[in-house]
Amino acid sequence: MRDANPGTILLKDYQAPAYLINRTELHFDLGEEETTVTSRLHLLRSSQEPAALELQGQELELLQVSIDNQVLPDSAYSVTENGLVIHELPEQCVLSCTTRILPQDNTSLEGLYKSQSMFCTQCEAEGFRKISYYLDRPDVMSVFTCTIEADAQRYPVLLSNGNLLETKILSNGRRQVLWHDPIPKPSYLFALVAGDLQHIEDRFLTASGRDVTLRIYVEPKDLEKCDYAMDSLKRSMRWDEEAFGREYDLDIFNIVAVDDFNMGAMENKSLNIFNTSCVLCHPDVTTDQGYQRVEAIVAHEYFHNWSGNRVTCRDWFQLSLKEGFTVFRDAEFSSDMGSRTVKRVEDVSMLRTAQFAEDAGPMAHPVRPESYIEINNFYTLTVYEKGAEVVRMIHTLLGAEKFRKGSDLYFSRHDGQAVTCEDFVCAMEDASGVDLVQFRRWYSQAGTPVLSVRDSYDAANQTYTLEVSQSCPATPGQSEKQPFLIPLALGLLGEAGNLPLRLAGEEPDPETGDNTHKVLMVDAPSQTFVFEGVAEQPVPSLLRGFSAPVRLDYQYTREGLCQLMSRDDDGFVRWDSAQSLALQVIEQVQEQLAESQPLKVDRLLTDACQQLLADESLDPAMVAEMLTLPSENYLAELAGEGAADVELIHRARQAVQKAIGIAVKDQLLARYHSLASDAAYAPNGEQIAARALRNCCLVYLAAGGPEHLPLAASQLQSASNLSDRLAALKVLAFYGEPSASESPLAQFYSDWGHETLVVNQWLQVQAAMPDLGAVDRVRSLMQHADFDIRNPNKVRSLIGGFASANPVNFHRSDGEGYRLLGDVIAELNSINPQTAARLLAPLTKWRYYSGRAELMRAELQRLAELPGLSPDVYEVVTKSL
Ligand code: B3K
Ligand code: ZN
Repeated sequence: MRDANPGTILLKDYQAPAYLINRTELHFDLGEEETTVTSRLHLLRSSQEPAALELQGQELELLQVSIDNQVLPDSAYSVTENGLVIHELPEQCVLSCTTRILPQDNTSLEGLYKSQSMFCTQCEAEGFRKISYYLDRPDVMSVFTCTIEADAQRYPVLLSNGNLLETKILSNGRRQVLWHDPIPKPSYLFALVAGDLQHIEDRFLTASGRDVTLRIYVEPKDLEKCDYAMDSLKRSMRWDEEAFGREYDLDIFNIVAVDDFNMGAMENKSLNIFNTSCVLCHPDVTTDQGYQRVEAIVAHEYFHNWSGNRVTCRDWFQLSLKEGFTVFRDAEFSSDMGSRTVKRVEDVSMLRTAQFAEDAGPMAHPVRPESYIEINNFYTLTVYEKGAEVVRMIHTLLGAEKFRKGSDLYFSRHDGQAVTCEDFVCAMEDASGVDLVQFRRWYSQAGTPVLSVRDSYDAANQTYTLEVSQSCPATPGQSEKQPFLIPLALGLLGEAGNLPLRLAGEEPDPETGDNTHKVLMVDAPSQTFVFEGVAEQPVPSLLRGFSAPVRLDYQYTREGLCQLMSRDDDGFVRWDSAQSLALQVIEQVQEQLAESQPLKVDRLLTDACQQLLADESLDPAMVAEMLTLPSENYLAELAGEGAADVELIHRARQAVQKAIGIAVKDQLLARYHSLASDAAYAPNGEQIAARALRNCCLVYLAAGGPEHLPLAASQLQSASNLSDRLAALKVLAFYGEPSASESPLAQFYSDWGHETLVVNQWLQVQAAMPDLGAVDRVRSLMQHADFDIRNPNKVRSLIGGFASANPVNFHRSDGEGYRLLGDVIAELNSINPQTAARLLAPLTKWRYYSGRAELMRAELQRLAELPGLSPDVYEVVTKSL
């Protein structure tokens, strides 16, 4: 671990590397007690001045350094806490270092470590320096060869990037293999795996005729759970050829599943390493959302082969160059594989709940940050999800055809290079001729813009006027913002449907095509748009498809929302209107509760739910999305600083849910029964949609009254898949009496305790149960034989699940929820700093919570004062206080 008070790295200090490493030869001698790594780096000076060479290294024991096979005397170099400085170096030479490392003790899960009995690596962002001294920065790209030597029996499978060139049996019961990756790459894409693994194999013929061998390696017990990921991989490979013209470039593509992993997966060149939770699928261990997640993550990591690997980042400030673009690409893929509108709704819902909160909090940063202490803290929703929204806006501004030209140009112009977000935007401009000068502010300005819209209708002149203004709140280090270029997609809804649109001064559209949809360019603090020939007072359908990541401020009437919800052409707006209507109703119930008035839930909402349920022509997945009330976290986010009352939000949301459950009971029951199916489980769109709506009905029924709980109990017994089983378990756990939930939970564990991934879900359900015993339950589950603080999946399920999905207990008025989280972070700080820092997110939002802010702050303060704080935790805690 590094010192407290670690330094800040600034974008403006970027300097090109003084040396290049043309070739990197690595030799690993893997052992149970220790591992030695010998590197041979073929260096070439790239700057004019002869410079000392500073290589990064952490937690390494240096055994020997040599230059061109001459061992260096101690005086020729210095070992520092963060690296190795070679005082003098010829212009060109081979530098060799031998280091000793202890992967078996590496609990940070960065660098080379052990997951169960297997060796594996995670090098992004700066993990390679825990393996060997190196220029561990993404703009140093090198051709790697990797020799691995290990016990032949324990580690029959030895993998690295690229192609296997040689296998040797050594005399001492050990085996040695040699891998060569012909494509230059930065160190963060290096990977190594050694284990007793089995694999499934398939092949893919690329458009130009390359026959690629595809393998997924897992522990033998999981071999049956790989097929879905393999199919997803093949679908991704085909899609990237068709949608982006990108072909795979090697003869082999491997995926390995590991249990202990800090995030979802990693796109190492030709050797993707996956968290088991993001690759294994089986109807008994994977929910429908789980299947969709596996497909999306397999695609995401595969797509990185071009957006990230062939064209990589110059420095880590450019992270969104690969992540934002790749999230955009995987979202397009998922939209093409399933329902585009449902995918959009899911993504926007997450963005508005979590990314908007990040943008409004102490860790707010631009899509391209300008400074960081620990880069691992910047793998954020802003860099990933808002970054993808920025790419999506470029797609909207250019249109599909020019966008494709832009991405083609970007890939061909920069193939083999380490580049910047600016290079991406330039390629888009050059290929399209569209000016993106003002648009660039989306990369440099943090915060979520607010788009305020006011309208007026002039019946005599048949004109409809929109006054649009934008503003953006101050964020840390950025008090003033310049106006953004915001594409505002819209339509106007009249009595008989969407109206034709013509802006004043614009020629009538000669095309007979779609003239009911338009994208306005909002680029000034305030602007006026006048539509002509508007025959009736319309309801505006604003921000269609969520055309920009902004908060929309327009005073819709409930009647207007109902009209949009049932009749607008845009699926996203229909969903968003349902959310807005529910929001208005929940807010009204909050007021009633606060003033101890009798509760009245507006019939407009219950009637709208009834219509949604009755209309069998609608996509059941969309109906489920539209019926789902805004989450408690989203409601807290909307309440704004100092105004979120968790108890009140919880009670109001529950009350509205219950009112719906009672008011539309008959329709809920009818759909619940009619959507039942005894078809064999398949994770296809139709079945997933039906299960989503059926389980949504079950939640409302249970919220309506305990007489429906037996439905959940019998569903739990008879379900043929985890989606239905878990949905029923949650209903029993959340809506049953606390004492009555014990036995289904115990039964579930006795049925599924042998499946790690199911146990994680079981922990998550118990972490989120809103009853008052939650803190004690979570503390006692931490003592459960299946809980392991060194396994990030377990920590995320139990502790992350508690802090993010159980607001009433996390925000307990005695501060015990905060204390629980703080205790775990304090312990995890030295075990796994990256995961510890991630867990902090809910505490950083302390300014929002009325009556709790001081307690939350005090917990952060307690953490700030702990000795030996990792840079990861230090950065988040100090920036939040
Ligand atoms: N690129 C990796 C994330 C690495 C995170 C390092 N802290 C996975 C992904 O986004 O595809
Ligand atoms: Zn990624």
